[in-house]
Amino acid sequence: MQPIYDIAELCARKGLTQAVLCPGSRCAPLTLAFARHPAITTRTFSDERSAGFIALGIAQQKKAPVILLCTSGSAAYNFAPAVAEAWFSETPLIVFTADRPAEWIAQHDGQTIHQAEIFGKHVKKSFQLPQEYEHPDSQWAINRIVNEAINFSFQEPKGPVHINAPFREPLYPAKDTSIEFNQTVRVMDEFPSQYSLTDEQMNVIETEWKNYHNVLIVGGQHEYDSTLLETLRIFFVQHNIPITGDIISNLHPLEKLIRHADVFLGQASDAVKKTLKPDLLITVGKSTISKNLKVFLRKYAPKAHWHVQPAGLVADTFQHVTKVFNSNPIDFFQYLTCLPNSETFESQKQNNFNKFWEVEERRALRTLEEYFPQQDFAELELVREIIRILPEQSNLHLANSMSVRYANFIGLAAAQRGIEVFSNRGTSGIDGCTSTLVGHALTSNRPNFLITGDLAFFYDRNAFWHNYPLPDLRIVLLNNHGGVIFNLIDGPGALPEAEEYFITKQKLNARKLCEEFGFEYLHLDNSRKLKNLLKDFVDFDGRTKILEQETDTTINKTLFENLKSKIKKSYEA
Ligand SMILES: Cc1ncc(C[n+]2csc(CCOP(=O)(O)OP(=O)(O)O)c2C)c(N)n1
Repeated sequence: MQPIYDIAELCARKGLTQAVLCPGSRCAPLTLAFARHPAITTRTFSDERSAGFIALGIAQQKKAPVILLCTSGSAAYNFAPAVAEAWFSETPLIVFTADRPAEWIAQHDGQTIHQAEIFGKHVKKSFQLPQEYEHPDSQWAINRIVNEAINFSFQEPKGPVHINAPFREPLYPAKDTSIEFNQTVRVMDEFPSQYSLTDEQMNVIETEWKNYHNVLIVGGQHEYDSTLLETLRIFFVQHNIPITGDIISNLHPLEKLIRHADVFLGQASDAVKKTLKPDLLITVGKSTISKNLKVFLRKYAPKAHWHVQPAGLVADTFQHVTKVFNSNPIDFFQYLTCLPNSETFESQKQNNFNKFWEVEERRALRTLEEYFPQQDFAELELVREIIRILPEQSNLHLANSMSVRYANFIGLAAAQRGIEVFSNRGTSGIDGCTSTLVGHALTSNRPNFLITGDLAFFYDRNAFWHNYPLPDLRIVLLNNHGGVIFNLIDGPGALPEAEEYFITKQKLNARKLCEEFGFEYLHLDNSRKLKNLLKDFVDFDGRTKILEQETDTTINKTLFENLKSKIKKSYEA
């Protein structure tokens, strides 16, 4: 097994420090190698679906590939939801699935399924390790494949890679055998491109840039990046170009960010929308939550749409991409900042365009301020209160689906610059939101807050089924006993099947779960209790805490719709 044990040494030398291991026999050689390696921190989780998302959270937190390992059989399939999320969110994972030797597949030998390429298109590449290790070529191949897989996972666009590893018995060493790691293991270092702007790209930008006067920047989902924020701040001072982005864009520290586009674009009249239509749209990042922003940009087509991303296929979300700049966004905006800003009629037009966006942003903010507090305390209002009390340096996790939408409606203020936002928007699944949070909480030195609905929460309760303490973890559970989203979107709400097949009423609350796991349970049934509960909630005394608000879907629907009518009325006044 020496070539297999040396995989752990190689991973450590490639800078991988975190491994998530799921129990089983077939994976024992790799489990032991990782568990006994001094430079690798290992944690174990029995539910592979949850383990996959925990690994995803750790990879996001550490900004480095995470090792994920399971035994053979259906265990491997249970990684699939997290692998798909990692693929679409471009998160690097090194997924090892232990397997039986090829001749034993489909021979009624237990725990055996077809594992080669099991994750299909949701991994950057699937590798197969040799099943015999004696020949030097096999040993060379094992080392080469693992080197290649790690390098590949970290190339842009980053993502998961799969290594299927067949093992022949015996799988366990004798009791007192120690594992030695080969100190001369070969490491293939790769130096990835920085994706700087090329001369050709600069020429194109310089020539075409002056043709557009109403320019708009839209940030899709993006990790928090202080250098990008500072670059965009200076860019805005130079050019007065409106920048908008959902809460998951992590652009909230920008003073001038248009952070409520979702609020006003849903209700603004066509006349107003025409004034907001860009000539040139520049986008960075991945997905956008706001359906209103998507619909607006699809309908009010810009003359040109430039998308900036280092590498990979481009998603044409707004249906108008005309140019793709394979560059890192920082280089791109630094270059744009250097281009002259002529003191002419054209630049006046750009200033006016920016003002139109600013007016709408102020209107949205004013309407939100005036709307709260409401007599009936609904979910949206609790989300607003939670966002207000988030500690300066903390992570905010938003589950699918209304939680992330509510939070986007409220938005983070520029002063909340120490807050980083995370959400599984790669596949927008409700299946791993809590587990991803747990991955972050296990590896970050700051409080982690999750806002979640009840279906997402109870779906992923195995996120807590392990032996690791989570002292600074806080969950706000918006329990409307079903999927309120289906009551709020157009379509299912009015159908006779709505309650049974879409909203899917469920009776659970989190009290018993808190008892089981030893968490502190805070129950919010009326707004008068709120102040005291919140004080307790943000008291970091070493316990995991869940604050549950039980409400009725109708109240949430009514109050959300009242707010939308109020915004609409503000355009009629
Ligand atoms: C794995 C998975 N299954 C199904 C869905 C479809 N879906 C989207 S939102 C939702 C309901 C979520 O309910 P809840 O977590 O209570 O949040 P709420 O809608 O109440 O905000 C469902 C089932 C999904 N996104 N992911």
